[in-house]
Amino acid sequence: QNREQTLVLVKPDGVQRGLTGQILARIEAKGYVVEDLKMIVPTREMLTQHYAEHEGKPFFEPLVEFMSSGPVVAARVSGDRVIEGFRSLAGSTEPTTAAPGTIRGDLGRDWGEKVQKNLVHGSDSTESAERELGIWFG
Ligand code: DAT
Ligand code: MG
Repeated sequence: QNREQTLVLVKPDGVQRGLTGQILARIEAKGYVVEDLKMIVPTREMLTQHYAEHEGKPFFEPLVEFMSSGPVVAARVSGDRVIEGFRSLAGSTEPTTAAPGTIRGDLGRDWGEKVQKNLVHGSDSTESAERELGIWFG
């Protein structure tokens, strides 16, 4: 068995556009379980930890700025192979070209900005999931 937990974030664009319910519904419809849920405006400090792997990249500052621009919905989600499964459900990073059928592909697009408003975040490995769940759910 491969029971795992992952961190899912509905980013500020998803919350602002009123897509939180649809996104959570897709997670539940696939059979994953929302174990914990909260809405917060993340601090720069949290985001610097969360996006540590991207520090120093040209999109880091705009990304942190965007992510702290409004409320984010954070969810602790469980299920067999949920880390890989949610990444698959979310679709590839760029919403314009993310596959139809995915959250980013169906609900996202480019908005002519440097930052990628791609609606959701999902942990990319068991190590990331453990680290990120610690940041968002302590
Ligand atoms: P993902 O969110 O698909 O795991 P990532 O971890 O590589 O992608 O990047 C984290 C976020 O940073 C991503 O959701 C959007 C933003 N981002 C990544 N690459 C970018 C780029 N080249 N230009 C602008 N924003 C970018
Ligand atoms: Mg990532």
